[in-house]
Amino acid sequence: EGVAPQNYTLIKLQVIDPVPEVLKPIADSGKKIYLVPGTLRPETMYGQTNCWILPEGKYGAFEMANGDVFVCTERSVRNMAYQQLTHAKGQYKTLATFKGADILGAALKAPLAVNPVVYVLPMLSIDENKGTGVVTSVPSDSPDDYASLQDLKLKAPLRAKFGIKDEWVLPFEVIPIIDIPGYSNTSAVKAYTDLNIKSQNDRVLLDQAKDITYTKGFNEGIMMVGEYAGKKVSDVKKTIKDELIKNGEAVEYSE
Ligand code: A2H
Repeated sequence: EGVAPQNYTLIKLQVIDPVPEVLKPIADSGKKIYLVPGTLRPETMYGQTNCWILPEGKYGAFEMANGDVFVCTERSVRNMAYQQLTHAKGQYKTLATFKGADILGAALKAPLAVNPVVYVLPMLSIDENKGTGVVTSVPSDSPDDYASLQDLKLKAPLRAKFGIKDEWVLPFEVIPIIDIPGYSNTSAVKAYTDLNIKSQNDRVLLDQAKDITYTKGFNEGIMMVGEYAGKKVSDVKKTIKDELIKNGEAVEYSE
């Protein structure tokens, strides 16, 4: 972890039926449960195709000050407790603890997403000590997301290993949401292809692809969908984030 704080937007992806076994008692008590991925690119949420967790990772369901239940790592809720997100400073209420594998295949309703339902899938490169340990997947604009989704789509044994049903993965296509003129309208796919990336484990190449697409996306990207279609990413990024927060669909978090 560096010295400068990292400011994330936590997007609230609501758990909908059928609720995973480990979360049923909480859902039955009438509480709303959300997976809360941390993102640096809230303007890409239109293109969500799934949500990533680390199968071996330890997660919990924690009650927030307003009664919402957040699914994330304990490390991140401890930080949230010092950011006015829990009922009392430094304190948080744990409603359940479980492994990532226990919520694979959960169905989610994701803010702004073109897809009405997305599913929880495994990503092996998730860092449990960064953000919330949950990552939302936008394969059009994130090379890591595209690589991990391709791995699941192309490798049936990988799906089988984690008990992933075909219908949680195969119908989900990359959605063009941001055009980078002269480059691509699905920049992560272009960088992945140009650099000849083969899997989610190609760390060095994926970091190169991430740098290229992140910089270009912000500086040259034009929104293709949603309320701000035709506008520059750099002009609307903050507006989109602020609206998500105002609508109760996201919160700010830093570490
Ligand atoms: B970003 P930084 Cl479209 N482990 O969100 C691994 N990756 C994580 C993570 C964790 N614990 N927590 C967050 N992330 C990802 C969207 C996105 C992101 C796009 C393009 C680029 C991009 C959709 N995924 O990030 O290490 C999240 O993915 C490229 C930098 O704190 C988050 O933003 O700099 C980003 O990494 C945070 O990265």
